[in-house]
Amino acid sequence: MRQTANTRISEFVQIERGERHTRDPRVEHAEVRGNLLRTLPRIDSKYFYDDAGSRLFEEITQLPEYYQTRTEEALLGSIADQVVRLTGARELVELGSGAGRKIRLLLDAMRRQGRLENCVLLDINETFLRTSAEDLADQYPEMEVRGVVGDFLYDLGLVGSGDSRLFIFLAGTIGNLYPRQFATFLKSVRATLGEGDSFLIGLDLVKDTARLEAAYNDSAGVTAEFNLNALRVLNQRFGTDFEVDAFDHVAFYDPEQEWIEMRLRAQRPTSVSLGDNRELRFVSGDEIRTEISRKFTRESFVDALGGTGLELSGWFTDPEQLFASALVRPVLAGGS
Ligand code: AVJ
Repeated sequence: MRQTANTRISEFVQIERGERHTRDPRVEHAEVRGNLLRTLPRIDSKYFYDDAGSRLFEEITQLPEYYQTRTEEALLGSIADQVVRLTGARELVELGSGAGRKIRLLLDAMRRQGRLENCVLLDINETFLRTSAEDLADQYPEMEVRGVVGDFLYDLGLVGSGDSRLFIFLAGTIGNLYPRQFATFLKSVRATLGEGDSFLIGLDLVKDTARLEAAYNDSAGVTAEFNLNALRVLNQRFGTDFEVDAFDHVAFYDPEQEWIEMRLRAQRPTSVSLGDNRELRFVSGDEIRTEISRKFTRESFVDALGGTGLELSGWFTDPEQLFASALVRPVLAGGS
């Protein structure tokens, strides 16, 4: 059985590699160092996701306090047919992630409407990408699967052109981008979209602060482990020597910015050598910002779309208005 599956898969699953994500490690190291030397030291949230971190995130999605994943999944289940009908999609392009049940809800709807032809997955983790692409090719034999190893901030060009494609970016991951990165990202999506393509984006919504903060301060301590994992990843990848047990997990909602911030707070004096003869010293209470997770309203999202060449064409939420799926499309010349 396995043999048959592999043989077939090798015909249909094509994996390509981006270039930017494999940037010169020295350049990346310099970027990491520069971010740690800011007034408020910062670690990019992409460094959570080595294999251990990806597993911890999977665990987070199961936590009672973390409503996002199950809410988005239920929402997609109820809107998938409508979204596929509205967009006329024959090809699904998933940016980031890509193994979960959520993509299948959309593929199932495409299959039901007899229009499932192609699927492209873009992910930074090649191992993860391969497994996802092979599983999908196995379960949807009528569709061609292409995997692109790359960073959605740099490598969208590798997705190529097309028509009647539905791009999806789920889980609220777009909320991890700072406003400037957000605009740059959406402009590059716009440049990749054909006039008949659409883009479905998962957004966590502004809500009661206690509920938001609980989702990032779970009682089982999984989010704390996930947060601390960023230090382990830097130690492994860049040879830093963070004392992981010198830091505490902190997460709070900033109502002004409308985002959750995760930080690591030194609980005692500690220091880290950053290479290049640079040492960063922390006194008790010093913090490193490891993630922002923006929370949207329909209004703030429409605002954020301004100037990107994309416009809102559909807005779907669950009954409790915890999470939204926003459908956007290119603004066509001559207005719409
Ligand atoms: C995967 C980016 C959507 O921002 O909620 C979970 C990551 N961070 N718990 C989020 C995360 C802390 C998550 N995203």
